[in-house]
Amino acid sequence: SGAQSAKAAANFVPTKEDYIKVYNRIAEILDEASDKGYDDGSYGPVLVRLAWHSSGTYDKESGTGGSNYATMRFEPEALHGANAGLQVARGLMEVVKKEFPWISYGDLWTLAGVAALQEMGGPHIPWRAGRIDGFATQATPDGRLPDATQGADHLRNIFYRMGFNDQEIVALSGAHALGRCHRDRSGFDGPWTFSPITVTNDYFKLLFDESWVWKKWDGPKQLEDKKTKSLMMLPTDYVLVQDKSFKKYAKQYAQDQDLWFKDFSKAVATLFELGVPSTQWVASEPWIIPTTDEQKE
Ligand code: ZEM
Repeated sequence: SGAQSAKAAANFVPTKEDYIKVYNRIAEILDEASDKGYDDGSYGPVLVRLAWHSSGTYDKESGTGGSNYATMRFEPEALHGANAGLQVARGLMEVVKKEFPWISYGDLWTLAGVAALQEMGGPHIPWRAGRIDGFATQATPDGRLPDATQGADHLRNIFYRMGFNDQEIVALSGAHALGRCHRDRSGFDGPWTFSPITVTNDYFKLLFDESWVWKKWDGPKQLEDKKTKSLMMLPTDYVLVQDKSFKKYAKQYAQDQDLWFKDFSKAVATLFELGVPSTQWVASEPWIIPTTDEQKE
């Protein structure tokens, strides 16, 4: 009965192997996008964005926000402008939650971000379980996530509030190698790279190697590459080659994908743990979860 399975779920103590089962289920779902004709053939990018938006609300001064309580399940946080479109990702994860009811939403969403990044060819992202489901009263106020129309000061205000430094801001921004902007979500349009479902340092290379010009259109201010006019950069992306301190790191990452992988992995692992009290972790150190390919070896 339902009561029995709820009891079974409550008494069940999952191990790392159980979380790997969830990881593998998410990995299967990533590819279902191609049958559905969704975007570029993977749900990976939108799942990375869900994990990031559920974590990036953290405020180090008050200790509020972050991935712990998965408060994006609740209104008004679900309806914050920055979260437009993420109902797609939450809906996909609802299917997984039904199959693995013992996992918390915060663990599920961040594990989905890890699975997406690793399965799309990115570095391993150390991850561990321990987030708990919270309540609507723990939802964060609007305005904690970055606004793409703004400049370097804004980026610093937002990311310093989470506890990150300039190098980490640049490393994290490289996630825009993935996915695209959607007119009906953010108002912006188009992908950043030619390979939006593979993790590469192309975002940094393109920032330096292409000529970026303001797009002439009726949408929000964004840049397009002069040559093909098929790629885009947000004002906040372009800041990474305009601001002297940001530019130094962006150049390094454009020249050295291994360096970016290493720094990106570390920064993303930190991002996904924001707001979780250390007493909640089920393991003293994060785990390295093997990719589905590595599990076959
Ligand atoms: Zn994003 N991001 N982001 N980002 N982001 C979008 C899409 C994606 C900013 C931003 O305003 C936008 C980080 C940082 C920042 C991803 C991951 C990460 C979109 C387009 C916008 C407007 C949304 C749409 O229309 O669908 C800004 C201003 C940022 C400040 C630096 C960080 C950090 C990320 C992860 C670590 C990803 C993967 C996408 C693509 C989503 C998709 O559906 O394809």
